[in-house]
Amino acid sequence: MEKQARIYVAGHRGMVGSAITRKLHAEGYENILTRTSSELDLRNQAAVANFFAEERPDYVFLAAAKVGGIMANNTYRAEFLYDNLLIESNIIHSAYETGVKKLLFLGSSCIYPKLAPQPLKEEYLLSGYLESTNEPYAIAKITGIKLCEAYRSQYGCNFISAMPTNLYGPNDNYDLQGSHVLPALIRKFHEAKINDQPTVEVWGTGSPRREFLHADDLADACFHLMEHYNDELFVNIGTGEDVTIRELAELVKETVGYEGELRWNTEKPDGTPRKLMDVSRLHSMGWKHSTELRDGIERTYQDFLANEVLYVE
Ligand code: GFB
Repeated sequence: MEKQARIYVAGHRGMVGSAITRKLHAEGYENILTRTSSELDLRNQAAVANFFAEERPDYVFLAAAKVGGIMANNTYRAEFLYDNLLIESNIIHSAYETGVKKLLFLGSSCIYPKLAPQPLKEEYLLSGYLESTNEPYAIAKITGIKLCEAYRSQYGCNFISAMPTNLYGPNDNYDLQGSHVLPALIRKFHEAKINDQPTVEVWGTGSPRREFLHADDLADACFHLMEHYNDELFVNIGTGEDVTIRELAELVKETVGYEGELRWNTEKPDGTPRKLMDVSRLHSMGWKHSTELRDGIERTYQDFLANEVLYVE
């Protein structure tokens, strides 16, 4: 990307979009276009078309999405499908119409079948049934991949897709009903420590395995792909290492310095038993993550402490 290029980061206030924006600033890009959701409703086709026609971005990072943890996905099933379909369709189509040079679409590891072999290779897409709690979100994200492939095949657009594993970092969602597991555990252990609570409730059985990538590493990988990758096949982004939810909970507990007990609530869903990314394609392109989980959790806890007022209303 040329240093003067006009780069639109869709979703710049979210955890992923804000990490991408920080990365672009650090690389010396100044022409970064952003809009808050109140300035531009990405579900509104005409508004998105007008924005692209007026602003004429050269490059697009499509990091805007309705996202959330296992309960949010399962509760707001209609919104996860409808909002995400509209956001990605509107942006991808407008990018085509206004001649965007390159677009990166971000999906999620939940696009893979629930019982796919591990680690998850890119070619396992659509080889089996999806996990039910996040099927609407997964269907929307699969559609995004297919839109990029179709606009490439029919119109020759250089639209690429990347599938990140579970993410964490600054500007995450700390709402205990809607969030993902890592921010939820940071908040729960922190509040239990401050309030001297003897136990902390953790959801499920603790046996599912998850892989976690720091958002700054994801932003770095997205930048790498934008600079070097131009093919149709989407690319997994992860660390290639996973832990059980029980191990994660112990790690967060230790980082926060909480000394009470864990109480497992098996009424809550476990979700997919395991979703470990095969990252050999990404590694073969010369990219590897740099933040290990223990350090990343420590950094994220410090960020939580510094921004608690913002994160917890
Ligand atoms: O992060 P999480 O909500 O999403 O949950 P998924 C991961 C695991 O942590 C599940 C357990 O087995 C949860 O039951 N868990 C334990 C908790 N305690 C908690 C807690 O306090 N809060 C939460 N949220 N979980 C999402 C998908 O799946 O991952 C999305 O629903 C997306 O579509 C995203 O793909 C990356 O990893 O299960």
